[in-house]
Amino acid sequence: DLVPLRRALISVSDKTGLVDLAQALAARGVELLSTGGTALALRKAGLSVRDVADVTGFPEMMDGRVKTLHPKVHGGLLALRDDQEHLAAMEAHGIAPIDLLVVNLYPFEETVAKGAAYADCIENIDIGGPAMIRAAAKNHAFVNVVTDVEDYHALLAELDANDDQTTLAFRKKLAQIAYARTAAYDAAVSTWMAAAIGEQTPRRRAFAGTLAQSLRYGENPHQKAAFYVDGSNRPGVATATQHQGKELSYNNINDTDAAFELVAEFDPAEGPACAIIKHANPCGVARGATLAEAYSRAFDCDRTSAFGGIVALNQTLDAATAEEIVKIFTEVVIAPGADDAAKEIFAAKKNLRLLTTDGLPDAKAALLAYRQVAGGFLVQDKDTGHVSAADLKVVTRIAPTDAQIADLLFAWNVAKHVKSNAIVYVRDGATVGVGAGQMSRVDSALIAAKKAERMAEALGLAEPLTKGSAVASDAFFPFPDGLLEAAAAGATCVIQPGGSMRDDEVIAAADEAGLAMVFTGQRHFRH
Ligand code: 93A
Repeated sequence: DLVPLRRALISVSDKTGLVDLAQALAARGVELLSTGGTALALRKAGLSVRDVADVTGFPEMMDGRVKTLHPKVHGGLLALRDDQEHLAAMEAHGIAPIDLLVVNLYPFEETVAKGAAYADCIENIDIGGPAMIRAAAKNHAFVNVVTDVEDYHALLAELDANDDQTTLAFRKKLAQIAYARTAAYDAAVSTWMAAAIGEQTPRRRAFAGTLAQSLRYGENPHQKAAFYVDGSNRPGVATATQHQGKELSYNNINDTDAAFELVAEFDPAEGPACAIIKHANPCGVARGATLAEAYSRAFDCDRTSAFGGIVALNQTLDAATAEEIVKIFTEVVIAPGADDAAKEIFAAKKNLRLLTTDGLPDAKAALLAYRQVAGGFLVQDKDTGHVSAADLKVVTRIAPTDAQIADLLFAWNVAKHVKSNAIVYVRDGATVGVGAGQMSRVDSALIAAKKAERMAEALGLAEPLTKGSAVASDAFFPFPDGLLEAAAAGATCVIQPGGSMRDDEVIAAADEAGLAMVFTGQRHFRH
């Protein structure tokens, strides 16, 4: 199953590593065929190349839309080298075999990511490239197909190891990657088109990803797992630079993502903020006069849970904050940058992973969220719901003060990132109690209050920080009970969507308890 390389067709948009690869192939006596731009780059480097146009007898035409779509090319890729009829057809039509295809496609994904106009995106849909890739991959019994710059090295290593030939196993591997590449490419095209024509529920949907990292295991050690990137280059755990520490685990990646998406709710221009995440839920979120103070205040919400947590910052990590963070064991810190002094402090903590990114993710970006169910998957818009002071409807006799409104909105922003049922107590721009993931709203209110009591004891405070706090509920209170628990814990103002059939009862209970309450008209379930 070893096949020698006699002729290669190289047609690449991304010319990275092109000359090196072509030189290595030429040195092995491989004849090179190329399309316009690729041939030009190779000739510039002093290599001798034959133009595809010379092979086909047709010039590249229609702005390059038709360059390689020709039987002389596709016959050379598809012919079975051990089939007499195929060989006779090659002979009859003057078709020479192509043993290696190196193609990377027009940069469609990058063009879309740049926000290019419709016509520009259309022009960047590669047709001839995928056609050749699919043909070569189908004929992997005889043909090698390289679609990633990353695989140039592997190809040369394979040739070195096999006396300038390749094994069938190697060609199969290349073919699998090739089909994933063309599938991903068309997935990107169809996803872009759905958005461009405003189609929310297209009859067919395609997704694709590129392996970023094989993981040691999944959520549990008996589950295999891997991390794939979608090519969007969104700032976050997928594109972050890791400065130190061992590889991230599946759970680390999931929690780091949750932490960074949460902290991105807090505009760095409005001051430092910190979120600490444990098992995908925040156990402390705070603003501060400094980043170090934001971290300390977040930490003080629930010091017990913060141990071994994931810390996300909305500003560049500085030395003072790093000093605070290293006082306990933290799994991961993610921030839009870290200064040298901070990095030096972290360097002493070998197990602490530091990730830095190019900025914060855009919390308002219109993205899709997926969830697998048996036999299919659910797709919805990512929850980018956002309310500001002007959207709030005061429903109680007492209206919240400006300071209370600030805390209510803070609590609301955090509640959006807490698994339902979510109850979040906030005081002076810091969470002081988070109740997450309970099946009953009353239990979430109680658990959050209980944790606040425990923290007050640990901090040696006279009373829990929930006294005089603002409380957020991610969905409406169906009965007054949850609200009354929050009042018992000391909350003085409430933010919730409203919309329960018993709103009147809940509002009456709030008035009776002397609470100020606002409705957002928007819910933040998160499951
Ligand atoms: O416009 S195309 O879809 N029509 C073609 O026939 C064709 N053949 C190769 N695009 C085509 N290609 C693409 O051109 C390749 O996939 C590659 O991305 C690019 C290389 O062009 P050049 O060598 O001129 O830089």
